[in-house]
Amino acid sequence: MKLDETKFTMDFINEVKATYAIDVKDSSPLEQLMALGNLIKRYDSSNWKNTSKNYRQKDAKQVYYFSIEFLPGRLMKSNLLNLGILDTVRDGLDKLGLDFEKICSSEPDPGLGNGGLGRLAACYMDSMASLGMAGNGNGIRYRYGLFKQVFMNGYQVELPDDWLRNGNVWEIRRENRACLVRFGGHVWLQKQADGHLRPVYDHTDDVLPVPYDVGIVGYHNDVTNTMRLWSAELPPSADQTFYNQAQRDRIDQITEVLYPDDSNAAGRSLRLRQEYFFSSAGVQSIVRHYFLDHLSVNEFARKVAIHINDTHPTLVIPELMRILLDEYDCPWDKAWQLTVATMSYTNHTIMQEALETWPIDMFKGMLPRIYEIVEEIDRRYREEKTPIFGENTVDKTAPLGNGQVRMAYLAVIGSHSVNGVAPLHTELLKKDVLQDLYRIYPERFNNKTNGIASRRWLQLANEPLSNLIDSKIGETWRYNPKQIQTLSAFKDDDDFLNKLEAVKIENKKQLAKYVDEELGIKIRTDAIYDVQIKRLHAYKRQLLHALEIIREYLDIKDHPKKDVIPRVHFFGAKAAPSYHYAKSVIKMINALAELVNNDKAVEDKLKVVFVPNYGVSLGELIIPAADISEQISTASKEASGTSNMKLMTNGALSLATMDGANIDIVQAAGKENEYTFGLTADDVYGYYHRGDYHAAQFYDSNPELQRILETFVDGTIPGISTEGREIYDSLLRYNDEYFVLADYAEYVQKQKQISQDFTDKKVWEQKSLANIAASGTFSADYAVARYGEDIWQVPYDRVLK
Ligand code: HBZ
Repeated sequence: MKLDETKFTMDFINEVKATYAIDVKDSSPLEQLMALGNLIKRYDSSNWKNTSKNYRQKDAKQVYYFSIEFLPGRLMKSNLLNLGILDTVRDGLDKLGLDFEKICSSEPDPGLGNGGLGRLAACYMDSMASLGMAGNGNGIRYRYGLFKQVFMNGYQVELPDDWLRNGNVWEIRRENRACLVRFGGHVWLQKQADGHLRPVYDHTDDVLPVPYDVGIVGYHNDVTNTMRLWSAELPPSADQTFYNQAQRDRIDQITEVLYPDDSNAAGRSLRLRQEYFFSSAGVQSIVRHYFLDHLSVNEFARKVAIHINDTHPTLVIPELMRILLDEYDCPWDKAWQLTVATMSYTNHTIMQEALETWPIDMFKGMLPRIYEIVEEIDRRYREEKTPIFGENTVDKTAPLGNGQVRMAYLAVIGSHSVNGVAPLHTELLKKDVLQDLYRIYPERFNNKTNGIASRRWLQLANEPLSNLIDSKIGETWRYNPKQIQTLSAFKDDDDFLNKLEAVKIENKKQLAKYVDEELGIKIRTDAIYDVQIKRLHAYKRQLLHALEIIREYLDIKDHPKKDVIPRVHFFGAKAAPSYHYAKSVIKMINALAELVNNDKAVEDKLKVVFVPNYGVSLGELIIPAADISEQISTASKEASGTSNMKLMTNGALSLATMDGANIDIVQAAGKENEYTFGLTADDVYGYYHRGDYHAAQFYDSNPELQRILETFVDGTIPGISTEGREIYDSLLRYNDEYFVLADYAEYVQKQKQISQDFTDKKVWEQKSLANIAASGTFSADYAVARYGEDIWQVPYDRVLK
């Protein structure tokens, strides 16, 4: 949009006055933020309105991306960038003597997700809007997001994330679009006057889902899509229903808080309520919207695509069936054909413990009609497939089995497409986790490698680098990120390489300032910034990184005179509150940091910074300053990873196992520009099949490793007698489930290589450039375009080059 700076400042002054009845000079950053947000929302309102109108006029096919998590990050800068008014607004506020950065950082960062899966959903929202694709988000408006992490005496403590305290300036409450979601009670089918069987409900617990819409602004294209988040409320008691406190609480609870686990299926009835709640509300609103412009269900699958982001929204399948059968009198076969043609499913993990199943008793009691439908899906599946694939295979893969509703199987059976999130991951789905279903439905399986929103992770997070890129290759890469590739023409341009280094140092200064002010740790800006930012999980192996830090520490102690290339090791990681082992690792790393950072003998050769409360906003600060991107999961365990892509596009070199999308990153940037090591997925599976992994062998043959492991239990790292023992035992007594010791030696070797290579500035910057230049293919724009073409069959406007 076009915006004149003078007009903007006038509008802003008036907005502050109208909202708070004060002058700008008397307003707080939070008030400035709210006023600015209101103003921007108003500027964007015509685009938002016209976008929905245009889709309707064109009768465009709509995609609905169902996700129990969205991690959008702060929206102010992103909206300004995408509207094309970032500089105007920044300059205007500057002239008013206001601190733009401070205003932006007063915005709460909505923590409506745990990690990769939720952030991916947000990146895809951004890309759908930017491609001009008719894409809608559908999720939950949690009253409390993911806990705020603080450290007390090195232990993780979880505090509530009261992100809505001051309201959310970007949302619009649309109470008139509410519908009704039913839980529990009794249901039976009764013949109606018109001869149709329809369900009759008795004694149900009804909940009113109220939608809150957030505009998702596309990049320079006048498109604003909608992310719809549902909040659970009491239904209006027009029928004089009286709700007692327990019923009120039960309703309030549904959208009260996000489950803080990103790798374990919660298995709790409240989680199932959340899942059905937003699935049902979303599907009801889709059907209602569809029937505004259509007279029969026949066109449904041609006009609607529903995407199931991991299994949490799988109940959209029986829910759509319910609506078609019970409310539109559709025969089963037709309803099923429409449902399968509408639905598609993404799997995000092969970890057994993350695969959702629900005890049938719980499921049936909470969702009696939905259960009947799942039973019928199960019955028909068995009937159709048993003659072809045999009872054994069908038993293993049916939606109902072992007293459980198996969500992943239901999702595969009820969708026309199933995708993994990186080539290796998709292969493992076919070969391992979903192998039988792959035999039954081979044509449904496909890969869609993850991508990231390069607007947020490069253009916004790293403005100095973006400007430098502009100065060399112009601005078209901002629309077509693959064009960053042309930057590699400057790999021998010394002046450019120096500038690249200068940008990195500038970003390091920003981060160092934060670390000093917030955490009281002084760090050098000429050190190697070695970064591992992701959820804390044993398979991601923060522990392996910690072993290297201990090695470096002991080496400095042993050789005080030795020349050392200074390093700062960064961690950002939340542990699920119930994940005991992960919390022990946090405590251990904090204790190690305490030891290293305060040891005079170490000086500033080595520092360890565990940044508390890692999330999208801290990612935006840390990633542009990174030299090394730690992607060191046990091969086969990390479905894709996305921080690997964010770090790459900001010029960090990967230190990586051949896992997830690391494989694709290495291929794109060139093996010589990354540091790869460790067991491959085949090696890991080999150990599983043979059952001959013996951690002790690696321990016995490596005295250095022995000494390092002793520090967990001999008091070298103070204050961790329990945690140290627990970690030590996990490696040696319980045989190192994630092959840390097997990968240790080669990992250390690569770390040493990194220290050496870092001293040759030119070569280092060339490697960094190779990563930046190759990163364009990991833009979510391309990923979403492939979903649009291959899975959803929805068109988009932007021509991608
Ligand atoms: O999804 C992550 C994968 O671990 C990561 O490799 C991948 O890049 C990313 C995006 O595809 N998976 C998750 O983040 N999973 C969850 O957050 C999760 C949340 C709740 C659950 C289970 C998994 O019940």
